[in-house]
Amino acid sequence: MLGNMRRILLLALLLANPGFAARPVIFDTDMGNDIDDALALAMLHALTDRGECRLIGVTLTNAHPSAVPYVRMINRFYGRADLPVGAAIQTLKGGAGDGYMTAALHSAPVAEDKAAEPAPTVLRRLLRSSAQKVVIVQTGFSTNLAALLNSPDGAMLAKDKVALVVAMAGNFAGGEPEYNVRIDIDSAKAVFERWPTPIVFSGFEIGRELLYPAASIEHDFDYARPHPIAESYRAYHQMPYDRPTWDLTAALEAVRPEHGYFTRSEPGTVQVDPNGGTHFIPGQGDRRYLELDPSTRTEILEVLSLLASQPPVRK
Ligand SMILES: [Ca+2]
Repeated sequence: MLGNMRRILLLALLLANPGFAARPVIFDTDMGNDIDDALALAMLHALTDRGECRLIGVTLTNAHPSAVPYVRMINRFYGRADLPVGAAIQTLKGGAGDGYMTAALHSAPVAEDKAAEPAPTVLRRLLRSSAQKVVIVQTGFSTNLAALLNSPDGAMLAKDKVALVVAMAGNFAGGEPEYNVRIDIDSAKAVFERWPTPIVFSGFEIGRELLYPAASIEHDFDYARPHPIAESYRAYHQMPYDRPTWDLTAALEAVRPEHGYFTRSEPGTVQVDPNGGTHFIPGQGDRRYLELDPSTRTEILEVLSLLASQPPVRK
């Protein structure tokens, strides 16, 4: 009920104020290591088309040479060829995979291949020039946000220009150190412990419980052949397979927090141990993690697949 009330209020605000600009979003991703980053990028384009947010740039933490051309190809497919893309600044061991990018580029190559600026440079410029506070969706390693934080005025810039970070990272249900943390532990520690704005975590345990259905790939993307997202999914693993929606859940929470798809934990701090384990300490602090009510699983999966497969609005 509360979610409905908030939706009505938001709609009233939009109607009363046509100049109301949708919240800017930066997508910081390790695109290429797993397929959920590609589906999450498709979702952010769809949500931008719907006027629910404004994707203003993509910054990478996967240094594979196909990562920048791949992201540009997807952005072009969704009608945003000029969207700024920042290149990864470091090749991280175990974090520079190419599960589908080169394969998908074969079906839709990028015409020009101009060099991309380093991701922290792009991040800094996007934040500086944004009139509104930005939401950062971080679905890879914390390398770029840590680089910003460790630069002379980085913490001040983040505090002034970032509303919230929603990070797919960590594991808040016990268990092994999560991949996005394990690949760059120092950066994760810096960001999770020192970043000056609230952070909401979608932990490993959330996306694992919500499997993206292979049937959606087989049917919902038929409006374009070849479809770069469907081709990527098919290249990543042998079809048919369902895949956890880790990064999609972070994108959804970042853009539609008022829908209450997930429950947010009480506030606290997050500590990162030397092995990459994440530990939540309730109390003082502005870190929260998402919790999933299993009864909402069907609804959330339907929303994720509808948004990820929404055809672009051609301009
Ligand atoms: Ca990812």
